[in-house]
Amino acid sequence: MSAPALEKDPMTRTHSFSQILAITPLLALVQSACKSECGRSLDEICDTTFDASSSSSDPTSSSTTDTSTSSSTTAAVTTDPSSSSSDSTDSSSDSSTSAPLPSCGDGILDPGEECDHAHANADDAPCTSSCSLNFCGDGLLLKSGDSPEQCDHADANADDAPCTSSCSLNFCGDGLLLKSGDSPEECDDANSLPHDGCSPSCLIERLVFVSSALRQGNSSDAGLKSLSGADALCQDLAQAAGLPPHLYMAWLSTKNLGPASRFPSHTASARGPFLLIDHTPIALSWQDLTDGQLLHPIDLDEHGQTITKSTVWTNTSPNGAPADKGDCDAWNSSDGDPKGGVGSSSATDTTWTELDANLCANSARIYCFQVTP
Ligand SMILES: [Ca+2]
Ligand SMILES: [Ca+2]
Ligand SMILES: [Ca+2]
Ligand SMILES: [Ca+2]
Repeated sequence: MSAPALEKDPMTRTHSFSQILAITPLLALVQSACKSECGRSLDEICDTTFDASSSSSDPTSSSTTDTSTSSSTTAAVTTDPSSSSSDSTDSSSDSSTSAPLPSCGDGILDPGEECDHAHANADDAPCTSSCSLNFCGDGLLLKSGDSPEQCDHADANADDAPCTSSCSLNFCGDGLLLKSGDSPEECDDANSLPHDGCSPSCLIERLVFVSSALRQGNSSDAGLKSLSGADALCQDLAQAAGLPPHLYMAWLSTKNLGPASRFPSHTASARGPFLLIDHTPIALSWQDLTDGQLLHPIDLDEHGQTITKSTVWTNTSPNGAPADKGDCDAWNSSDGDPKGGVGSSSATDTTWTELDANLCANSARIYCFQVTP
């Protein structure tokens, strides 16, 4: 009778030797001998042996333990860099605490800064919020400091603009002619005096007089000869009387051409006053002049002599256009039949310029106007 072969399956190792002995009498003797020799049954010896064998030879459990140990070791190492990284953070925060980065607003003049007034930095202060010096022309209105600005329009600053090149508001009387904005100046003579050609509100004062000389409205030697002849007479009289050296023209119309279109446009749209030689205003503006009512008759000649109830060649309506009263063949008639329109040097209503018509062979005066600033 032969012993059954032991299965190699590790699971069978859990079977007791008693079970084996039950079918193997020979091994019972070994069991007995072993018990007597070493005090342990063969089962106990085998269990111990198998346990040791199992613990040393089971690759699965061993490997699992090793791996988990190794893995936990790795995890520990992996954790190190993060702790090292947090160390590095600590060290960087340490360095920022000890040496702050330069910045605009820290009150310290750093490279690239023109100034740094800490909390006083502001775009309306001497040191701007970007640590540059507030200067005239940067478009930032400086409100404080030794030289505050009245304005700052950046590139639009100019001596003929509302904000001058020195960041002061252009005002009437500063001698700087304001050409733009809501109220441009016609003149600026750096004073606030009237009757010097530039009014206290910086409007041009234009002189007006009635001619001391009488002329026929025709081509005779004592005639006007033409519109340009009348203009030349005004110029000669003004110059001879020593009036300011401007251009003077006659308030006189042909059939198609009157002062409103003959005069320079700045005069034909004047915002300033028209004054007699003694500075008495006859109108405060072109609009006032042409509304059919004067403030005062044009009754002073170029010398300041009063000329009352005298007829004046005009052929001009109150609005400055031709009046259709006759123009003596363009004030160059060669005979006495045509007529020419006249006004009265004593009138303030529309008859100052549009009263009647006279024969061209008659003599009359002309109104003369300063037409240049
Ligand atoms: Ca700074
Ligand atoms: Ca400024
Ligand atoms: Ca001015
Ligand atoms: Ca003045």
